[in-house]
Amino acid sequence: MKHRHLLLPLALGAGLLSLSACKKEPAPEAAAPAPAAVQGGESADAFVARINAEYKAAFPEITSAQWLSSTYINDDSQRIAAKANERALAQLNVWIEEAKKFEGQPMSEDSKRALALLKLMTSMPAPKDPAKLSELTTIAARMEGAYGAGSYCTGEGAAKTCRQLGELEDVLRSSRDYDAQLDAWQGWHSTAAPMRQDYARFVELVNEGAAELGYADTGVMWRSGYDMAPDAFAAETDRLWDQVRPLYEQLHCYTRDRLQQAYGVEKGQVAGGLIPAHLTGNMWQQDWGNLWDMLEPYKGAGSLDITGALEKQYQQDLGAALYKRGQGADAKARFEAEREAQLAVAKQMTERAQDFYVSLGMPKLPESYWQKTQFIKPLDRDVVCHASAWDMNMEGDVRTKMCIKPNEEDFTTIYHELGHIYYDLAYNVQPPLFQNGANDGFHEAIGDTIVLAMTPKYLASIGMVQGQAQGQEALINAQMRMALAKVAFLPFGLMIDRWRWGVFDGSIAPDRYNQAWWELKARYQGVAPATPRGEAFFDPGAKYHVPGNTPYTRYFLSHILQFQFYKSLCEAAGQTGPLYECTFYGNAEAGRKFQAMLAKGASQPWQATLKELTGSEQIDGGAVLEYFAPLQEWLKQQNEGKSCGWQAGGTTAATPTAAPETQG
Ligand code: X8Z
Ligand code: ZN
Repeated sequence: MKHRHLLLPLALGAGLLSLSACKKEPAPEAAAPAPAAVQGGESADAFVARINAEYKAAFPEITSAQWLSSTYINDDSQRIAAKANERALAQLNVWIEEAKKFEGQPMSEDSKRALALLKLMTSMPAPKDPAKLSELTTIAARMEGAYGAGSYCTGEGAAKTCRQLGELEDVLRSSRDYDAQLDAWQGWHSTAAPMRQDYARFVELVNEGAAELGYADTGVMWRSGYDMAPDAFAAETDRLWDQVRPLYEQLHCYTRDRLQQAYGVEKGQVAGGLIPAHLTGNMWQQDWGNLWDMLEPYKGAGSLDITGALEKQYQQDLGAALYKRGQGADAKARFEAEREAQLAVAKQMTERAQDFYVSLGMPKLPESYWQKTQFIKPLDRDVVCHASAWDMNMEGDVRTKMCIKPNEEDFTTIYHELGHIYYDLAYNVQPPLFQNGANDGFHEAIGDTIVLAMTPKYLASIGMVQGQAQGQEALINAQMRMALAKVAFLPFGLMIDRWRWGVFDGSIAPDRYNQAWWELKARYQGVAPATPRGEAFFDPGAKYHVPGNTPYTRYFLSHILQFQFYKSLCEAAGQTGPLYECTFYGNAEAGRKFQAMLAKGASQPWQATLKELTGSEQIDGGAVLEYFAPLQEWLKQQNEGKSCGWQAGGTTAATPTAAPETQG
């Protein structure tokens, strides 16, 4: 989503910065305006109003610099983005310093919250020392640029070929050749090795910035953005993971078994029962949906071939584009027709996603969205393809940046990105400092809540899949499809920041970066590289959010929260059947509830916002388990008599009980 954060401290709009913190104090007796405590002529409330205005005024220039550096990667755009970011972070430090004068002074509750949020506005706390600040933003721009431009080359001279992330992901998505996948996986990871020095220095610099703000380290600062004590927040994530871990372990067991059937007992696992990292159909093992061919429970029971439908749409678009060019189109005309069709199908996919939001009563995207969005990968320059959503000016210039391909994963990612955009548009009514998610997990969960409502019935109603078979087998197939995206993700969503929290607090020193990374991958996800990955590599850098410095626990939270949101919206829509059957497509009441939550932004603690939507103040994995109950039952039966669980590096078993054991 908003990634602008990159550098942007402030930027980003929404969510970006997203560390929303601060607890709202108990409401004062009366909502009478607080007496103005005047500091040098300015009251606290006037101060907050001023920084809101200055923030908003400075915002478009920062987002423009960031947009250019992400959609036009070169030294110049990086320099400009780094400079813009440098100014923004320096300004932020000035505001935070000024805000200290108002501590303990009377001010409105909103101003108190705004000042607390101000301190947490960036995920890249910057040292005040101008040289260090400049060094920090330069490194940040360089790392993100390096990620976007990453390329894996083989061969020499005329035989030299280079592939970027998108092409390497295509291999993992589609090839079932063990060695081809290993090559693609290793190739991409080799591009990250040179980032290691930059990252280690980056950590030192942001830690200095965090210390100047009064935090023990950057990880503590990140964990302070949840309207609760940072330690309590960390404990919450443990609690949530414990709730859903048994479901993940069943899915892991089933998947490993199928991989061993496909690749052989030896190659289908890494010693200790771990899943080989290059065989999950995904570069980071975070979404296993591409393994559908191997993992589909009942062949053909309810066909959910979304990728097939999108490819068909592309072929149609291509046919139309070729037809326009007439008989005897040469190679160049054919190439242009292909580009035209790629753009056409990408826009059709986006219109499809927009239609869901509009069906809930939300507005159509503004015309400028369609003009300024990056839908497909440009041919003439490097860009950051990692999907993101941008609020450029807090007043309607919204855009997404993707390199859309006609496949299921990208289709659902568009729904995800539009969730950010509709959040941005909804909270544009708030003062700038409240233009953010209730917490960053909320921002990530909006579009995904819609994805949960993309039931087979919905997909059939929009002509994406054929009329749906009913019955137990179709249900299990539909649940498996969702689980490969949502359940497989859970431990991944947790481990990235387990690693960064350790890096920031110093318990993971640079000479153990890679070792600690793979220990955590093994412990939480039960995956391992097929070949040794020593400290010459920097595998964390191969995942966008590390060089992009986007906190990741938000996605773990989102993958729990979205089921709670979904359940509440289903109830609002009057659905009484099992949770997994519900869609609220076209339901105005669900839309009204959703929109009301979005419009609150970060204006109150997230617990209050959650309560308004769901009736509860707690994030809770119960809805995940309720949703997947049929699949979990089915998986247990499938895994009966098998030895499930894994050993993570000898001593650190995935769970106390996860040493290979027999379940069932
Ligand atoms: O980064 C994203 C979005 C943008 S906020 C495309 N996601 C995470 C990822 O790709 O790693 C969405 C799910 C997890
Ligand atoms: Zn997102």
